[in-house]
Amino acid sequence: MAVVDSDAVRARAAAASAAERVAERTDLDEDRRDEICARLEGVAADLWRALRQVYGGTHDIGELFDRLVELAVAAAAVRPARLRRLDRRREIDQAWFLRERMIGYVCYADRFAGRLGEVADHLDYLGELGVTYLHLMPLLSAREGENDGGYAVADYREVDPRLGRLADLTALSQDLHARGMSLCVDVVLNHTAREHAWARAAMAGDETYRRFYHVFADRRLPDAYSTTLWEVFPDTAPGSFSCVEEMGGWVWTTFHDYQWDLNWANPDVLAAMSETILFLANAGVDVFRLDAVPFLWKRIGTDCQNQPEAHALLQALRAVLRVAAPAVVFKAEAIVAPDQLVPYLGAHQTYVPECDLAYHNQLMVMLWSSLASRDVRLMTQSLRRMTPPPQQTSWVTYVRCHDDIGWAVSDADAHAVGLDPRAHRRFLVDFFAGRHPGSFARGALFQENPVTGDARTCGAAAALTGIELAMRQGDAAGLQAGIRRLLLLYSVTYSFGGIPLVYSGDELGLGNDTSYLADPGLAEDNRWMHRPFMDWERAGRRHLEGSVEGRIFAGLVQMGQARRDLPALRGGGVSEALWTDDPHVFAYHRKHPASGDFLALANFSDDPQSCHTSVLAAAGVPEPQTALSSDGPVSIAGDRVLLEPWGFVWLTPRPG
Ligand code: OTU
Repeated sequence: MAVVDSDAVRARAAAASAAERVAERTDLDEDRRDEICARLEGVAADLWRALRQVYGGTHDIGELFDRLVELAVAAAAVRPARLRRLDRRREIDQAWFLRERMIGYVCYADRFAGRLGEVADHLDYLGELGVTYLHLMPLLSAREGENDGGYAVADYREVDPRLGRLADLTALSQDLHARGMSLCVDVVLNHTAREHAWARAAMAGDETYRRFYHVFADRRLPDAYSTTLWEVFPDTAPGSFSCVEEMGGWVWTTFHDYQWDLNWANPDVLAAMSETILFLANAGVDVFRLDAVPFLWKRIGTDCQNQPEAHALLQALRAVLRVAAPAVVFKAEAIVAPDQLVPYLGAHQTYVPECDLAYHNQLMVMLWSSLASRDVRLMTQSLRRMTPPPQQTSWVTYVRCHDDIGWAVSDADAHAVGLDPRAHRRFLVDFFAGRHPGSFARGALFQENPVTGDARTCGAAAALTGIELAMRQGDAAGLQAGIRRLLLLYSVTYSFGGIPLVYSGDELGLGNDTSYLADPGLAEDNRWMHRPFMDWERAGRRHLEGSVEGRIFAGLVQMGQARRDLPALRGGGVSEALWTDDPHVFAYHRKHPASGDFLALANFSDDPQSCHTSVLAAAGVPEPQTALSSDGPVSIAGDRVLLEPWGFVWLTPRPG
């Protein structure tokens, strides 16, 4: 007896009739029509299922399916030839973004280069660092004045005039592609600026656009929702709703009052955002960093994050994009608990294509936690509990980014290793603000919540690792320690599996930047202290032997070179944290089906440490050879593997 999956049957029928319409298009030659139809067939079931999940009870799915496919086919029809060649390559080599050659760099176009058009002048610099993936922070047209670092977009189809024009983006993507580099750009799905044309139309009374947002005539529903909502910026932007006179009521604003949450229950929003993404893909973007995706769907009685519909919406967007621009992938920005994170990579009951990459927030938090406590047990515990990403997907791993560090330490993990979670979080906040006795860090508090006592942390990596303090004090030993700490953290992100991201300035040890305090549009938000202007003078010292810049830069270059020769580090394998008998030594094993074993050991303490050699056999490298290390070939004495303070080794099996 056959089991009939009605979704699959309907999807097939819808794809077949869409294919008939494609076949009639005279603006496409036979090969193009054929490839579009093949892709359509590939994604139809995923698209249908996702749409039914979100809009099944409220809208005509067949109609919506046709509408979205129509948008995708229209975009495919005008996709430039050079990008179609990339589509072809990446459809052949679907694992392109998982390769060991992938190394990312994250910067603000203006702070890095001046204007967007000038970024290309620095591609040799990035090439030297081994970069193959450039994430330019928000660059679309943002509102004037305060705009949350560009995350309040007024026009998704134009580059911010302060940075340049759309043509600059296209030209840059061409330059990058010519060097085998790809371009990552932010798309903010959760909200628009209140200055966006949709919001303006809504304020002018246009009903169609009013339905793009969540508008409430009185406080009844906002109050009801608020009982279970979590405030993102309790200090500077309390509450999640803003009273907007022009709208005659309250508008949902999760972040700032000038960032209006879109109402994704309205399929017009999905269609409009699909068009946006298709448009930017055709301008040459390779990777979309999808901002704040956990917040897309609201459900009363919940924290309105990570709802099943948010996932289904991402699945729908991906399916649409794949029809027109299969070269392009999605990166989820979901700073959520580990259990909630892996589903953004499509890990549901079965694998469902969703995002291709996601930020490994847990690893980032644990690196800093281990550095402060000189103890890796919490990190080992929490990483061991995580489900690995699906084979088709991977992490982006990072030490610092433009945001604050939120101390996502789960209570269960803390208890499992004998820590009081609250006390440990408070310790981390104090330690990195330099308030803890003996702390080498010089960061700051972010958004201290007077109600819960929670706070997050700001500060450049060089300030949090002690480099800044040591430089200021002319402390050579402290400086050496700080540099080793920074390289230790980066050694993990470069080898944990996934695309490592270098956050601009870290490669030179640039410290906190206080210049934002003089700009009234920025002064309120101390995340700007770790969004530095590139210091090209200091960059010029990167070849100067013994200089801070030279030591860090060279360290990262070496990691990049070693990484490129280690197929075990490409996406597709599994990373597993291993217990060692030394609470200061972090061990992780990469097992790759195609390329064998890899073991890294990293000492998070200020003293030499050793761990039992049994970890070598457990990781499939009983006879190790050193692929890279901070201090020469791996040193083994009897049954102990020895590590210098903040030392690391990368090991592979000896060929034989
Ligand atoms: C993101 O961060 C951006 O990275 C921030 O720079 C923006 O301010 C914000 O969105 C609004 O656009 O809460 O503390 O789970 O944690 O989206 C930063 C995701 C944030 C959220 C994340 C958000």
